Amino acid sequence: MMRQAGRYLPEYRALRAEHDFLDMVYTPALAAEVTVQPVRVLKVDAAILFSDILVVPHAMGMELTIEEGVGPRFHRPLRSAAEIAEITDPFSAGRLDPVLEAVAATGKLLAGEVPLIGFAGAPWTLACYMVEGGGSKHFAKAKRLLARDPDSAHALLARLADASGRFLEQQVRAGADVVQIFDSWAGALGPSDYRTFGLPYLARTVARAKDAGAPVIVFALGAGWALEEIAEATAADVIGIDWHTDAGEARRRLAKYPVAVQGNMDPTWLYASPKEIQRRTDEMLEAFGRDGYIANLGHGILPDTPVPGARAFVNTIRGFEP
Ligand code: 1CP
Repeated sequence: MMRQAGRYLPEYRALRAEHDFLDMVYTPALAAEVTVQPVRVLKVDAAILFSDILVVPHAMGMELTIEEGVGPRFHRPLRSAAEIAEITDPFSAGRLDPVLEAVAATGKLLAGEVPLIGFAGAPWTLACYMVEGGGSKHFAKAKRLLARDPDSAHALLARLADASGRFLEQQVRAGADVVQIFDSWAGALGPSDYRTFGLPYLARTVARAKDAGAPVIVFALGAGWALEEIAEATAADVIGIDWHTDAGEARRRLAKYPVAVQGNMDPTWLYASPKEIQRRTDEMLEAFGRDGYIANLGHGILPDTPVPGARAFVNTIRGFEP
């Protein structure tokens, strides 16, 4: 499940009560422990590294805090061409090394029991946070950059594509079996803008990640209209389907591409009774069919999801017989 490590699990909250979020991310033993928690508690088929998409801009020299209830904050967001030019090479000072060590430490803990998924943010989504300084409703500042200074936007996106792609490559070399790219704010752009500022840089990230030889999953929230274009531009191995998109329709539209699909239950339905969760999950499984399919949510699991709800989802998938 997307965002399965952390937040809703009491085991995570107990650790989080004692540590700052970023300290946990940058302490390999702690990150590895949180990564394997959902594997132990829910018996899911894969672990996803406990980290965050924002470690890349953090390593580029942007001061970052992540506080409970506040969310991520860049204290000096990028607002001018000069500020964009100032961001540094994220690999030069070894600031991402602890995350790669966490990948290796998790690999040891898992000992081949289930595969480990590494991840990074797509360039457009990272740029949104770097320019806005945090989450946003309308992304007015990030979109203003596209409107007023497209050259600087392209320069930033190109640097992010190389950074994320290279970071994914390094995660695979450190032991990740699969990598996923999150384009969480793809839906903030209309089709023509996504084709200009989103897709080409997503494709560049995937191409770089693929150099390491592991399968690549692309998840672009709110870009259900672009499934064929994402398949064509990125040649991703798996495309994540968000919960806004109809499962059968996604299958039909992607049938001619050599790509598996992942998704797509609306995570809020994990608040329902176990019986209703089972009904909805069965419906999802029927709609996608078995081949080339990874059962998952259609976006991240919410922080106050009841553990029995998550368990009902996983157990229904385990018991499914088409
Ligand atoms: O899947 C997992 O459990 C692994 C860990 C993981 C992942 C894959 C975390 C831990 N973050 C992410 C990815 C991530 N981070 C995304 C892409 C996925 C998605 O769209 O859901 C995004 C957009 C972020 C940015 C971010 N970091 C947010 C969202 C803010 C917003 O604008 O809505 C938040 C709240 C964080 C902090 C964070 N990251 C992860 C956790 C467990 C937390 C909560 C921090 C805490 O415990 O206080």
